[in-house]
Amino acid sequence: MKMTFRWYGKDDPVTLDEIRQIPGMTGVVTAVYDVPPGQVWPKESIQELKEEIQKHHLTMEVIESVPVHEDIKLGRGRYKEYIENYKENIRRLAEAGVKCICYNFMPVFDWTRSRLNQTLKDGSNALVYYKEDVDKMDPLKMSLPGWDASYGPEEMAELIEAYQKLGEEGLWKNLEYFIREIIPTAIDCDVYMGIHPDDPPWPVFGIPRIITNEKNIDRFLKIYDDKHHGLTLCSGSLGCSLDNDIPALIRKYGAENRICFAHVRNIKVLEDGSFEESSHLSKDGSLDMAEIMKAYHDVGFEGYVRPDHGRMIWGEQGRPGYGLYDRALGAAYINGIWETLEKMSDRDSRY
Ligand code: DNO
Repeated sequence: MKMTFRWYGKDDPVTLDEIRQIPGMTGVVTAVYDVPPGQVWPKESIQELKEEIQKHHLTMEVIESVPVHEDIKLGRGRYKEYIENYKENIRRLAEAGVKCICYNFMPVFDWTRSRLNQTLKDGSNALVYYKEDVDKMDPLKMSLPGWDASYGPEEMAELIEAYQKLGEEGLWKNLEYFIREIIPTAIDCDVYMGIHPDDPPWPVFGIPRIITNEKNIDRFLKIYDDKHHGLTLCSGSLGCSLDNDIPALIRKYGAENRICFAHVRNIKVLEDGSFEESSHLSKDGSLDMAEIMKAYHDVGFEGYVRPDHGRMIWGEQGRPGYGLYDRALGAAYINGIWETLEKMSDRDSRY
């Protein structure tokens, strides 16, 4: 595996110097942030980003995300033009040495939480999803950091209605069209496209979400039978639904060579199905992180990994879920498990 860390560019309070000092860090996962969804990223911006990262002896081989314009997901308006722009972005990123692109197909809202700074028992602050809060939330009157903030309330209301009308099957149809269009470009450029599962893996605000479980992931992967059409397997997103057996999914899709990027984090699922983002440590949450890393190890995973959301600890203030300290602890923990697995398998192979 290749350990990486998400970096939000020059405005990120976490610096490349700091990231560089995390043991085992090989590269950052980033994006050009000042171009609206649907548009082509200027070559100069890509180049500048890459040079800045390389100056710090880190690589820029993973982009998260190249956002998919809502017109593409809705199959309306300027979707054909936006798909052409998407292909051009794949080409431009490949030219700059990018090997893997993470994206998602969640209608309007990316990850959804009800509180961004819930104090946990140990005094740290975390992102949480409490079902009873979400039931009372009005997406027209709020915005979360992962969401596209460029829509006003009227546009948002129109979008939500359009997705409600489109329904699950309509969304599948548009996803299939998009995949059939872009994957040939990804193959030509030798870039791995890894879709991020829906977070959480169930419909929110009455609009469909489809990358949620094994059955749907099987359907998704069948759209195009090629290893460049794959997954960003996010343990914390799929893991919110305890029906998703994360190590089993890793073994299955890893053996088929369909995981290009691993997001590794833990969550604590509560009795009513709500969840809190815990530290990465297995016993703090509901997922068995050693088993998750063992599954990656057993399938000989050589792709990119990043610790995912962290809590805010030690008084850190920063971008929700993306501070330095807890994610760095997550990386160290993942590296520790991996080193043990390497040594044990090495020892076993000698006897
Ligand atoms: C949350 C992230 C997601 C992810 C996108 C990928 O923190 O994992 O926002 O970047 O869904 O397109």
